[in-house]
Amino acid sequence: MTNRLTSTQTGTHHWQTLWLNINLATMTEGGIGYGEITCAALAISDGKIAWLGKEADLPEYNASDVKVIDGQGKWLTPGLIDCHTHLVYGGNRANEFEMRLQGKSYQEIALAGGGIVSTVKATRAATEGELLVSALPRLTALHQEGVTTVEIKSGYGLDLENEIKMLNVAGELAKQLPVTIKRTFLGAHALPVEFKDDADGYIALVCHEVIPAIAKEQLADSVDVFCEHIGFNLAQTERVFTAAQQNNLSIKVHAEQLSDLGGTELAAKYQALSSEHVEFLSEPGVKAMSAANMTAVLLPGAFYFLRETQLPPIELLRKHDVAIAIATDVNPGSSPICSLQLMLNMACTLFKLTPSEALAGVTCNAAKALGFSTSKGQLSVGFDADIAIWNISQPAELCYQFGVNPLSGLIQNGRQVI
Ligand code: DI6
Ligand code: FE
Repeated sequence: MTNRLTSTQTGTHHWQTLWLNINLATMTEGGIGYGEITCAALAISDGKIAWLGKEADLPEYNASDVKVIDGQGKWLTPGLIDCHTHLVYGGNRANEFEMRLQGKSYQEIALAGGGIVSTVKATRAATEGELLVSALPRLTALHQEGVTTVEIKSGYGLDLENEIKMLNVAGELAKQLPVTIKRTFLGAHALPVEFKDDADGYIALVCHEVIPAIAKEQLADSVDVFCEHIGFNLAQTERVFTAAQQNNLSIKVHAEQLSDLGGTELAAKYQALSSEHVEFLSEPGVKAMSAANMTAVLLPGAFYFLRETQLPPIELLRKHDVAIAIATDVNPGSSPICSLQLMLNMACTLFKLTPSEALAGVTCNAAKALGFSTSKGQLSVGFDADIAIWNISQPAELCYQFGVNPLSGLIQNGRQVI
């Protein structure tokens, strides 16, 4: 059937797939709206979005060249992006969950040798194969909910060998599932036992040995620091940022999660991509983020699981035009929750984001937090064809209902993978 022939003037459209009878939430407006196009069509070529718009405006194409799919009125969004996870780790911390319910706080458990350090023990004891086997179901859960890109942080190895082991596992995961993995080195996550009382010595190891080795082997794209009174102070954080810069790695920071230390402002001076958590961020920090074009990554799962009460400064972020991303923070201590769909709901219910802001948080703004703002997170011509197909009648349903997975299909780099 050749209802429209390719015109010789416009040249042949080498489209591989053409979706008709669909609705699009393009997410090209940064969360102000969904960038909706109803009664739409979308064409894919060489793993990229080649055309999109109203079906009525479809240019001429050779119907014998292309696989045409009737979208049956479904909604297409960019493939979801989980831009902050720690999903590779050994063991779990269900015992600490029980302790917290008996009255101990997350900080008390951390200071008593539990917390991150106990996961370090389990992670060091695990082989790459064991870590892979335990991480796969977590990544699978995200993928089944429409996630096509995931950031994975290291930070439970805390020495050269074990940090590299974690980053290797993160790299291997990308071969096991059709998900783009972006790796972040979080060596400055906690103090390993062998450096007890010598945080500066550990930071020296991170800066002079581990970061150069990871950069050389291209095992990570970014470096992150847990800048907190139970993590690393400002001076130590700055040393890590300097080493990252010297090794051409981009910078991210866990800051202002439990107190206002000023890590975000420091990160802004180093042109960081993002500051993450930021519950305790004050207006000067928000302004610094805005001036440095940083993204605020909000983690409602950790806020919920630790029963925090300090809300992130959403109004200030809006006022100063800081892009807001939303992520799961999947980790065994503060957010053992592998559902970005639940985060969409929590971003609205706990943080009072609008549904379009929340959806922007897991698409265009999450892409920005990973340095992918010109290739992922939007349905736009030339962008990667990472696309989620949903059985919904309006985009707000993605935030509104939880527990019935509305995913109908998933495309990664132009290939249908679900
Ligand atoms: N902040 C967090 O929420 C996670 N890491 C961090 O720096 C918690 C990690 C853990 O408790 O294992
Ligand atoms: Fe985290």
